Amino acid sequence: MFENLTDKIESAFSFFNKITRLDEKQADEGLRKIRQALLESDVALSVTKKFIEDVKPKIIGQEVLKSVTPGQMIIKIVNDELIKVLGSEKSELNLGNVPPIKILVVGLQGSGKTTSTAKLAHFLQKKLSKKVLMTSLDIYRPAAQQQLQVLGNDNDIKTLPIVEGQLPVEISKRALNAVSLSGEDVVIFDTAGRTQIDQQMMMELKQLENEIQPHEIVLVADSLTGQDAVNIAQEFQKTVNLSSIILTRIDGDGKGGAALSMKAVTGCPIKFLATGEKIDQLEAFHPDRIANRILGMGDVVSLVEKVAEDLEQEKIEKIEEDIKKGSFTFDTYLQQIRQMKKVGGMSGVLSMMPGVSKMKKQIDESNLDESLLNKQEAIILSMTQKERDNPKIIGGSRKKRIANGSGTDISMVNKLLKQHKMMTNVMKKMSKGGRGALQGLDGIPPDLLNNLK
Ligand SMILES: Nc1nc2c(ncn2[C@@H]2O[C@H](COP(=O)(O)OP(=O)(O)OP(=O)(O)O)[C@@H](O)[C@H]2O)c(=O)[nH]1
Ligand SMILES: [Mg+2]
Repeated sequence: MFENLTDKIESAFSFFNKITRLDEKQADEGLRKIRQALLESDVALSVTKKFIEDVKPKIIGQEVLKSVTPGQMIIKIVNDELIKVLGSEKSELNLGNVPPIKILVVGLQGSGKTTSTAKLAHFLQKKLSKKVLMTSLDIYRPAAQQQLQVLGNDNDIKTLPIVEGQLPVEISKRALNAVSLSGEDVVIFDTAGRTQIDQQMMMELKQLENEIQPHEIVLVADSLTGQDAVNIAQEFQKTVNLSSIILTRIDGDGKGGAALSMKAVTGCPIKFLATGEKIDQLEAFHPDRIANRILGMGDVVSLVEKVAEDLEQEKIEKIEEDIKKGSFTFDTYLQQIRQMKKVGGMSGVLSMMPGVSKMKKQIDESNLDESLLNKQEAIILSMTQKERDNPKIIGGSRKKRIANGSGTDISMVNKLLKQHKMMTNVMKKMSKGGRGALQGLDGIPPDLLNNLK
Protein backbone atom coordinates (compact mmCIF):
# COMPACT_ATOMS: atom_id res chain seq x y z
CA MET A 1 0.00 0.00 0.00
CA PHE A 2 1.04 3.57 -0.80
CA GLU A 3 4.01 2.21 -2.83
CA ASN A 4 3.60 4.64 -5.73
CA LEU A 5 3.43 7.64 -3.47
CA THR A 6 6.42 6.44 -1.48
CA ASP A 7 8.53 6.00 -4.63
CA LYS A 8 7.67 9.45 -5.93
CA ILE A 9 8.28 11.22 -2.65
CA GLU A 10 11.57 9.41 -2.25
CA SER A 11 12.80 10.82 -5.53
CA ALA A 12 11.93 14.33 -4.29
CA PHE A 13 13.90 13.66 -1.12
CA SER A 14 16.92 12.43 -3.00
CA PHE A 15 17.03 15.87 -4.60
CA PHE A 16 17.01 17.55 -1.20
CA ASN A 17 19.63 15.19 0.10
CA LYS A 18 22.12 16.37 -2.48
CA ILE A 19 22.04 20.02 -1.51
CA THR A 20 23.95 21.52 1.37
CA ARG A 21 22.32 24.89 1.74
CA LEU A 22 18.67 25.71 1.36
CA ASP A 23 17.65 28.78 -0.54
CA GLU A 24 14.27 29.68 -1.93
CA LYS A 25 15.06 28.52 -5.45
CA GLN A 26 16.15 25.09 -4.32
CA ALA A 27 13.23 24.77 -1.94
CA ASP A 28 10.89 25.59 -4.81
CA GLU A 29 12.43 22.96 -7.03
CA GLY A 30 12.22 20.25 -4.38
CA LEU A 31 8.67 21.23 -3.47
CA ARG A 32 7.64 21.04 -7.09
CA LYS A 33 8.64 17.38 -7.02
CA ILE A 34 6.66 16.75 -3.85
CA ARG A 35 3.66 18.54 -5.32
CA GLN A 36 3.86 16.36 -8.41
CA ALA A 37 4.13 13.22 -6.29
CA LEU A 38 0.99 14.14 -4.36
CA LEU A 39 -1.05 15.05 -7.42
CA GLU A 40 -0.02 11.90 -9.28
CA SER A 41 -1.16 9.93 -6.25
CA ASP A 42 -4.64 11.41 -6.56
CA VAL A 43 -4.38 13.70 -3.56
CA ALA A 44 -7.00 16.45 -3.97
CA LEU A 45 -5.65 19.62 -5.60
CA SER A 46 -6.81 21.83 -2.71
CA VAL A 47 -5.08 19.58 -0.20
CA THR A 48 -1.86 19.45 -2.24
CA LYS A 49 -1.82 23.23 -2.62
CA LYS A 50 -2.30 23.84 1.08
CA PHE A 51 0.34 21.22 1.90
CA ILE A 52 2.98 22.93 -0.22
CA GLU A 53 1.99 26.38 1.04
CA ASP A 54 2.38 25.21 4.63
CA VAL A 55 5.67 23.38 4.11
CA LYS A 56 7.42 26.11 2.11
CA PRO A 57 7.94 28.78 4.80
CA LYS A 58 9.07 26.10 7.22
CA ILE A 59 11.71 24.86 4.80
CA ILE A 60 13.04 28.29 3.91
CA GLY A 61 13.01 29.75 7.40
CA GLN A 62 14.58 26.71 8.98
CA GLU A 63 18.05 26.92 10.42
CA VAL A 64 19.65 23.58 9.60
CA LEU A 65 20.57 21.77 12.77
CA LYS A 66 24.15 20.71 13.09
CA SER A 67 24.62 16.95 12.68
CA VAL A 68 21.73 16.57 10.24
CA THR A 69 21.57 17.38 6.52
CA PRO A 70 19.05 19.76 4.89
CA GLY A 71 17.48 16.68 3.30
CA GLN A 72 16.91 15.09 6.70
CA MET A 73 15.45 18.30 8.07
CA ILE A 74 12.99 18.41 5.19
CA ILE A 75 11.95 14.81 5.69
CA LYS A 76 11.04 15.72 9.25
CA ILE A 77 9.09 18.82 8.15
CA VAL A 78 7.21 16.90 5.45
CA ASN A 79 6.54 14.10 7.91
CA ASP A 80 5.00 16.49 10.44
CA GLU A 81 2.89 18.13 7.77
CA LEU A 82 1.67 14.74 6.51
CA ILE A 83 0.55 13.85 10.01
CA LYS A 84 -1.32 17.13 10.17
CA VAL A 85 -3.09 16.45 6.87
CA LEU A 86 -3.96 12.92 7.95
CA GLY A 87 -5.69 14.20 11.05
CA SER A 88 -3.05 14.84 13.73
CA GLU A 89 -4.38 12.52 16.35
CA LYS A 90 -5.61 9.01 16.41
CA SER A 91 -9.41 9.18 16.43
CA GLU A 92 -11.30 6.56 18.28
CA LEU A 93 -14.88 5.41 18.05
CA ASN A 94 -17.22 7.25 20.32
CA LEU A 95 -17.94 4.48 22.83
CA GLY A 96 -18.14 6.60 25.96
CA ASN A 97 -21.91 6.86 26.24
CA VAL A 98 -24.38 4.77 28.18
CA PRO A 99 -24.73 1.44 26.37
CA PRO A 100 -25.98 0.29 24.00
CA ILE A 101 -23.72 2.24 21.68
CA LYS A 102 -25.43 2.42 18.31
CA ILE A 103 -23.33 2.42 15.14
CA LEU A 104 -24.83 2.91 11.70
CA VAL A 105 -22.71 1.76 8.76
CA VAL A 106 -23.38 3.45 5.40
CA GLY A 107 -21.81 3.64 1.95
CA LEU A 108 -21.95 2.93 -1.75
CA GLN A 109 -22.77 -0.47 -3.21
CA GLY A 110 -19.89 -2.88 -2.90
CA SER A 111 -17.71 -0.53 -0.85
CA GLY A 112 -17.23 -3.18 1.83
CA LYS A 113 -19.94 -2.32 4.39
CA THR A 114 -20.98 -5.84 5.36
CA THR A 115 -17.39 -7.08 5.62
CA SER A 116 -16.41 -3.98 7.62
CA THR A 117 -19.41 -4.37 9.94
CA ALA A 118 -18.20 -7.86 10.86
CA LYS A 119 -14.58 -6.68 11.19
CA LEU A 120 -15.64 -3.84 13.46
CA ALA A 121 -17.72 -6.18 15.64
CA HIS A 122 -14.80 -8.60 15.82
CA PHE A 123 -12.43 -5.77 16.80
CA LEU A 124 -14.80 -4.53 19.52
CA GLN A 125 -15.26 -8.02 20.93
CA LYS A 126 -11.63 -9.14 20.75
CA LYS A 127 -9.73 -5.94 21.53
CA LEU A 128 -12.17 -4.03 23.71
CA SER A 129 -14.11 -6.94 25.24
CA LYS A 130 -17.46 -5.49 24.20
CA LYS A 131 -20.53 -7.61 23.64
CA VAL A 132 -21.82 -6.83 20.16
CA LEU A 133 -24.99 -7.47 18.17
CA MET A 134 -24.94 -7.09 14.37
CA THR A 135 -28.08 -6.31 12.40
CA SER A 136 -28.52 -6.16 8.65
CA LEU A 137 -30.98 -3.57 7.38
CA ASP A 138 -30.32 -4.58 3.76
CA ILE A 139 -33.64 -5.95 2.59
CA TYR A 140 -32.91 -5.10 -1.03
CA ARG A 141 -30.05 -7.29 -2.17
CA PRO A 142 -30.98 -10.98 -2.15
CA ALA A 143 -29.30 -12.89 0.67
CA ALA A 144 -27.67 -9.73 2.07
CA GLN A 145 -29.02 -10.42 5.57
CA GLN A 146 -27.80 -14.02 5.32
CA GLN A 147 -24.34 -12.78 4.32
CA LEU A 148 -24.03 -10.94 7.64
CA GLN A 149 -25.49 -13.89 9.53
CA VAL A 150 -22.86 -16.23 8.07
CA LEU A 151 -20.08 -13.81 8.99
CA GLY A 152 -21.52 -13.70 12.50
CA ASN A 153 -21.73 -17.47 12.82
CA ASP A 154 -18.20 -17.95 11.50
CA ASN A 155 -16.71 -15.49 13.94
CA ASP A 156 -18.81 -15.90 17.07
CA ILE A 157 -20.58 -12.58 16.73
CA LYS A 158 -24.26 -12.42 17.56
CA THR A 159 -26.67 -11.34 14.79
CA LEU A 160 -30.34 -10.39 15.04
CA PRO A 161 -32.53 -13.30 13.82
CA ILE A 162 -33.84 -12.69 10.31
CA VAL A 163 -37.59 -12.09 9.93
CA GLU A 164 -38.61 -11.98 6.29
CA GLY A 165 -40.83 -9.13 5.10
CA GLN A 166 -39.83 -6.49 7.68
CA LEU A 167 -38.80 -2.99 6.62
CA PRO A 168 -35.45 -1.50 7.73
CA VAL A 169 -37.03 0.77 10.35
CA GLU A 170 -38.97 -2.18 11.81
CA ILE A 171 -35.82 -4.30 11.92
CA SER A 172 -33.91 -1.51 13.67
CA LYS A 173 -36.64 -1.24 16.34
CA ARG A 174 -36.51 -4.96 16.88
CA ALA A 175 -32.73 -4.82 17.28
CA LEU A 176 -32.91 -2.02 19.85
CA ASN A 177 -35.51 -4.00 21.76
CA ALA A 178 -33.36 -7.09 21.66
CA VAL A 179 -30.28 -5.35 23.09
CA SER A 180 -32.30 -3.70 25.82
CA LEU A 181 -33.27 -7.22 26.92
CA SER A 182 -29.99 -9.07 26.42
CA GLY A 183 -27.67 -6.21 27.35
CA GLU A 184 -25.13 -5.97 24.49
CA ASP A 185 -22.75 -3.02 24.75
CA VAL A 186 -22.78 -2.19 21.06
CA VAL A 187 -25.24 -2.70 18.22
CA ILE A 188 -24.00 -2.26 14.66
CA PHE A 189 -26.44 -1.70 11.80
CA ASP A 190 -25.28 -2.71 8.33
CA THR A 191 -27.27 -0.97 5.59
CA ALA A 192 -27.94 -1.54 1.91
CA GLY A 193 -25.56 -0.05 -0.62
CA ARG A 194 -26.87 3.12 -2.20
CA THR A 195 -25.78 5.81 -4.59
CA GLN A 196 -26.11 9.45 -3.71
CA ILE A 197 -28.26 10.03 -6.78
CA ASP A 198 -30.87 7.56 -5.53
CA GLN A 199 -33.00 10.03 -3.59
CA GLN A 200 -35.34 7.46 -2.15
CA MET A 201 -32.53 5.36 -0.72
CA MET A 202 -30.85 8.45 0.73
CA MET A 203 -34.12 9.45 2.37
CA GLU A 204 -34.30 6.01 3.94
CA LEU A 205 -30.91 6.65 5.51
CA LYS A 206 -32.11 9.92 7.01
CA GLN A 207 -35.13 8.11 8.38
CA LEU A 208 -32.90 5.43 9.94
CA GLU A 209 -30.73 8.12 11.50
CA ASN A 210 -33.79 9.73 13.08
CA GLU A 211 -35.13 6.41 14.28
CA ILE A 212 -31.92 4.89 15.64
CA GLN A 213 -30.21 8.09 16.85
CA PRO A 214 -26.78 6.51 16.37
CA HIS A 215 -23.70 7.53 18.37
CA GLU A 216 -21.59 6.90 15.30
CA ILE A 217 -22.37 7.01 11.61
CA VAL A 218 -19.55 5.28 9.80
CA LEU A 219 -19.02 5.77 6.09
CA VAL A 220 -17.33 2.83 4.40
CA ALA A 221 -15.44 4.12 1.35
CA ASP A 222 -13.32 2.27 -1.18
CA SER A 223 -9.85 3.82 -1.27
CA LEU A 224 -9.27 2.46 -4.77
CA THR A 225 -11.76 5.01 -6.08
CA GLY A 226 -9.37 7.82 -5.02
CA GLN A 227 -10.90 11.25 -5.50
CA ASP A 228 -14.35 9.74 -5.90
CA ALA A 229 -14.22 8.32 -2.40
CA VAL A 230 -13.75 11.86 -1.11
CA ASN A 231 -16.58 13.26 -3.24
CA ILE A 232 -18.86 10.47 -2.07
CA ALA A 233 -18.10 11.27 1.55
CA GLN A 234 -19.08 14.87 0.93
CA GLU A 235 -22.34 13.76 -0.66
CA PHE A 236 -23.25 11.46 2.23
CA GLN A 237 -22.45 14.26 4.64
CA LYS A 238 -25.25 16.29 3.08
CA THR A 239 -27.80 13.69 4.20
CA VAL A 240 -26.51 12.24 7.47
CA ASN A 241 -24.09 13.28 10.21
CA LEU A 242 -21.04 11.24 9.37
CA SER A 243 -18.69 10.84 12.32
CA SER A 244 -16.13 8.31 11.07
CA ILE A 245 -14.72 6.83 7.93
CA ILE A 246 -13.45 3.33 7.26
CA LEU A 247 -11.28 3.23 4.14
CA THR A 248 -11.35 -0.21 2.54
CA ARG A 249 -9.15 -1.99 -0.03
CA ILE A 250 -6.05 -0.22 1.24
CA ASP A 251 -4.26 -3.48 0.37
CA GLY A 252 -4.67 -2.70 -3.31
CA ASP A 253 -4.15 1.05 -3.11
CA GLY A 254 -0.67 2.12 -4.17
CA LYS A 255 -1.58 5.76 -4.35
CA GLY A 256 -3.21 6.72 -1.08
CA GLY A 257 -4.90 9.84 -2.44
CA ALA A 258 -8.18 9.11 -0.63
CA ALA A 259 -6.42 8.52 2.68
CA LEU A 260 -4.53 11.78 2.37
CA SER A 261 -7.41 13.97 1.21
CA MET A 262 -10.29 12.61 3.25
CA LYS A 263 -9.84 14.42 6.56
CA ALA A 264 -8.73 17.71 5.02
CA VAL A 265 -11.63 17.86 2.55
CA THR A 266 -14.48 16.46 4.64
CA GLY A 267 -13.36 17.24 8.20
CA CYS A 268 -14.48 13.71 9.08
CA PRO A 269 -11.73 11.54 10.56
CA ILE A 270 -10.65 8.19 9.16
CA LYS A 271 -10.81 5.82 12.11
CA PHE A 272 -9.96 2.48 10.48
CA LEU A 273 -8.26 1.08 7.42
CA ALA A 274 -9.40 -2.22 5.96
CA THR A 275 -6.48 -4.08 4.47
CA GLY A 276 -7.93 -7.31 3.11
CA GLU A 277 -10.92 -9.61 3.07
CA LYS A 278 -10.24 -11.44 6.30
CA ILE A 279 -12.04 -10.65 9.54
CA ASP A 280 -8.95 -9.33 11.34
CA GLN A 281 -7.72 -7.18 8.46
CA LEU A 282 -8.85 -3.92 10.01
CA GLU A 283 -6.42 -1.51 11.65
CA ALA A 284 -6.99 1.54 13.79
CA PHE A 285 -5.86 4.61 11.89
CA HIS A 286 -2.74 6.27 13.34
CA PRO A 287 -1.69 9.33 11.31
CA ASP A 288 1.91 9.13 12.52
CA ARG A 289 2.28 5.50 11.51
CA ILE A 290 0.74 6.16 8.11
CA ALA A 291 3.09 9.09 7.52
CA ASN A 292 5.94 6.79 8.44
CA ARG A 293 4.67 4.16 6.06
CA ILE A 294 4.35 6.67 3.23
CA LEU A 295 7.76 8.22 3.73
CA GLY A 296 9.48 5.08 4.94
CA MET A 297 11.74 7.41 6.91
CA GLY A 298 10.94 6.73 10.55
CA ASP A 299 14.61 6.58 11.52
CA VAL A 300 15.42 9.93 10.01
CA VAL A 301 12.45 11.53 11.71
CA SER A 302 13.49 10.32 15.14
CA LEU A 303 17.10 11.33 14.50
CA VAL A 304 16.08 14.91 13.70
CA GLU A 305 13.75 15.01 16.70
CA LYS A 306 16.55 13.87 18.96
CA VAL A 307 19.07 16.38 17.58
CA ALA A 308 16.52 19.20 17.83
CA GLU A 309 15.78 18.27 21.43
CA ASP A 310 19.46 18.23 22.38
CA LEU A 311 19.99 21.56 20.72
CA GLU A 312 17.06 23.19 22.50
CA GLN A 313 18.42 21.90 25.77
CA GLU A 314 21.89 23.25 24.93
CA LYS A 315 20.45 26.65 24.15
CA ILE A 316 18.43 26.81 27.33
CA GLU A 317 21.47 25.84 29.35
CA LYS A 318 23.54 28.51 27.62
CA ILE A 319 20.95 31.16 28.46
CA GLU A 320 20.83 30.01 32.05
CA GLU A 321 24.62 30.06 32.16
CA ASP A 322 24.71 33.63 30.86
CA ILE A 323 22.13 34.67 33.38
CA LYS A 324 24.14 33.13 36.18
CA LYS A 325 27.25 34.94 35.05
CA GLY A 326 25.30 38.17 34.89
CA SER A 327 26.22 38.61 31.24
CA PHE A 328 23.45 39.29 28.84
CA THR A 329 24.68 40.29 25.39
CA PHE A 330 22.50 40.91 22.39
CA ASP A 331 23.63 37.56 21.02
CA THR A 332 22.13 35.87 24.04
CA TYR A 333 19.01 37.93 23.57
CA LEU A 334 18.79 36.95 19.91
CA GLN A 335 19.02 33.28 20.86
CA GLN A 336 16.33 33.87 23.39
CA ILE A 337 14.00 35.55 20.91
CA ARG A 338 14.37 32.64 18.50
CA GLN A 339 13.75 30.22 21.30
CA MET A 340 10.66 32.14 22.32
CA LYS A 341 9.22 32.06 18.84
CA LYS A 342 9.68 28.32 18.73
CA VAL A 343 8.09 27.48 22.04
CA GLY A 344 5.20 29.88 21.82
CA GLY A 345 6.35 33.29 22.89
CA MET A 346 8.01 34.69 25.90
CA SER A 347 5.85 32.86 28.38
CA GLY A 348 6.86 29.57 26.75
CA VAL A 349 10.52 30.17 27.63
CA LEU A 350 9.73 31.30 31.12
CA SER A 351 7.59 28.28 31.74
CA MET A 352 10.68 26.14 31.22
CA MET A 353 12.55 27.88 33.99
CA PRO A 354 11.83 26.97 37.56
CA GLY A 355 10.02 29.29 39.89
CA VAL A 356 8.99 31.99 37.48
CA SER A 357 5.27 31.39 37.32
CA LYS A 358 4.55 34.93 38.36
CA MET A 359 6.59 36.37 35.50
CA LYS A 360 4.86 34.05 33.10
CA LYS A 361 1.48 35.30 34.20
CA GLN A 362 2.52 38.92 33.80
CA ILE A 363 3.77 38.26 30.30
CA ASP A 364 0.66 36.35 29.34
CA GLU A 365 -1.40 39.29 30.49
CA SER A 366 0.68 41.84 28.66
CA ASN A 367 -0.10 40.35 25.22
CA LEU A 368 3.38 40.51 23.77
CA ASP A 369 2.98 39.23 20.28
CA GLU A 370 5.24 37.59 17.77
CA SER A 371 5.46 40.63 15.50
CA LEU A 372 7.31 42.45 18.26
CA LEU A 373 9.76 39.56 18.54
CA ASN A 374 10.26 39.61 14.77
CA LYS A 375 11.06 43.33 14.85
CA GLN A 376 13.48 42.89 17.72
CA GLU A 377 15.16 40.05 15.90
CA ALA A 378 15.59 42.25 12.81
CA ILE A 379 17.08 45.06 14.89
CA ILE A 380 19.66 42.80 16.53
CA LEU A 381 20.55 41.26 13.15
CA SER A 382 21.26 44.76 11.84
CA MET A 383 23.84 45.38 14.56
CA THR A 384 27.52 44.67 14.06
CA GLN A 385 29.19 42.12 16.31
CA LYS A 386 30.91 44.96 18.20
CA GLU A 387 27.57 46.63 18.84
CA ARG A 388 26.02 43.39 20.03
CA ASP A 389 28.83 42.79 22.49
CA ASN A 390 28.95 46.34 23.72
CA PRO A 391 25.70 48.25 23.15
CA LYS A 392 27.10 51.36 24.86
CA ILE A 393 28.82 52.35 21.62
CA ILE A 394 25.49 52.66 19.81
CA GLY A 395 25.04 56.40 19.32
CA GLY A 396 22.78 58.47 17.08
CA SER A 397 24.20 57.57 13.67
CA ARG A 398 24.49 53.88 14.49
CA LYS A 399 20.88 53.89 15.68
CA LYS A 400 19.81 55.41 12.37
CA ARG A 401 21.72 52.78 10.43
CA ILE A 402 20.25 49.96 12.52
CA ALA A 403 16.71 51.31 12.17
CA ASN A 404 17.09 51.52 8.38
CA GLY A 405 18.68 48.11 8.15
CA SER A 406 15.92 46.46 10.13
CA GLY A 407 13.02 48.29 8.55
CA THR A 408 12.01 49.76 11.91
CA ASP A 409 12.49 53.24 13.37
CA ILE A 410 14.74 54.90 15.89
CA SER A 411 12.16 54.75 18.66
CA MET A 412 11.96 50.96 18.28
CA VAL A 413 15.75 50.73 18.48
CA ASN A 414 15.75 52.94 21.57
CA LYS A 415 13.11 50.79 23.16
CA LEU A 416 15.11 47.64 22.59
CA LEU A 417 18.31 49.23 23.95
CA LYS A 418 16.46 50.42 27.04
CA GLN A 419 14.91 47.03 27.50
CA HIS A 420 18.26 45.32 27.18
CA LYS A 421 19.70 47.66 29.81
CA MET A 422 16.87 46.93 32.20
CA MET A 423 17.10 43.22 31.60
CA THR A 424 20.84 43.31 32.22
CA ASN A 425 20.13 44.92 35.57
CA VAL A 426 17.58 42.29 36.44
CA MET A 427 20.03 39.56 35.43
CA LYS A 428 22.75 41.09 37.56
CA LYS A 429 20.45 41.20 40.53
CA MET A 430 19.59 37.57 40.01
CA SER A 431 23.18 36.49 39.49
CA LYS A 432 24.18 37.96 42.83
CA GLY A 433 21.94 35.53 44.58
CA GLY A 434 22.81 32.62 42.27
CA ARG A 435 20.08 30.61 40.68
CA GLY A 436 17.95 30.67 43.80
CA ALA A 437 17.42 34.37 43.27
CA LEU A 438 15.55 33.61 40.09
CA GLN A 439 12.98 31.84 42.12
CA GLY A 440 12.89 34.54 44.73
CA LEU A 441 12.44 37.32 42.19
CA ASP A 442 9.07 38.84 42.75
CA GLY A 443 7.89 39.07 39.15
CA ILE A 444 9.17 41.39 36.43
CA PRO A 445 9.79 44.98 37.46
CA PRO A 446 6.78 46.96 36.15
CA ASP A 447 8.88 49.51 34.25
CA LEU A 448 10.52 46.69 32.29
CA LEU A 449 7.20 45.15 31.45
CA ASN A 450 5.79 48.48 30.29
CA ASN A 451 8.75 49.04 28.07
CA LEU A 452 8.22 45.69 26.41
CA LYS A 453 4.77 46.69 25.21
N1 LIG B 1 -9.08 -6.72 -0.84
C1 LIG B 1 -10.08 -6.31 -0.07
N2 LIG B 1 -11.32 -6.73 -0.29
C2 LIG B 1 -12.32 -6.26 0.50
C3 LIG B 1 -12.06 -5.36 1.56
N3 LIG B 1 -13.24 -5.09 2.16
C4 LIG B 1 -14.18 -5.79 1.52
N4 LIG B 1 -13.65 -6.52 0.50
C5 LIG B 1 -14.33 -7.41 -0.44
O1 LIG B 1 -15.21 -6.63 -1.22
C6 LIG B 1 -16.36 -7.40 -1.59
C7 LIG B 1 -17.63 -6.61 -1.21
O2 LIG B 1 -17.71 -6.49 0.17
P1 LIG B 1 -19.05 -6.30 0.99
O3 LIG B 1 -18.70 -6.16 2.41
O4 LIG B 1 -20.05 -7.33 0.62
O5 LIG B 1 -19.53 -4.90 0.41
P2 LIG B 1 -20.89 -4.12 0.71
O6 LIG B 1 -20.60 -2.68 0.72
O7 LIG B 1 -21.56 -4.69 1.87
O8 LIG B 1 -21.70 -4.47 -0.62
P3 LIG B 1 -23.29 -4.25 -0.85
O9 LIG B 1 -23.97 -4.69 0.39
O10 LIG B 1 -23.61 -5.07 -2.02
O11 LIG B 1 -23.48 -2.80 -1.11
C8 LIG B 1 -16.24 -8.71 -0.86
O12 LIG B 1 -15.76 -9.66 -1.76
C9 LIG B 1 -15.21 -8.42 0.23
O13 LIG B 1 -14.50 -9.58 0.58
C10 LIG B 1 -10.69 -4.92 1.76
O14 LIG B 1 -10.36 -4.13 2.64
N5 LIG B 1 -9.76 -5.44 0.92
MG1 LIG C 1 -23.52 -5.40 2.15
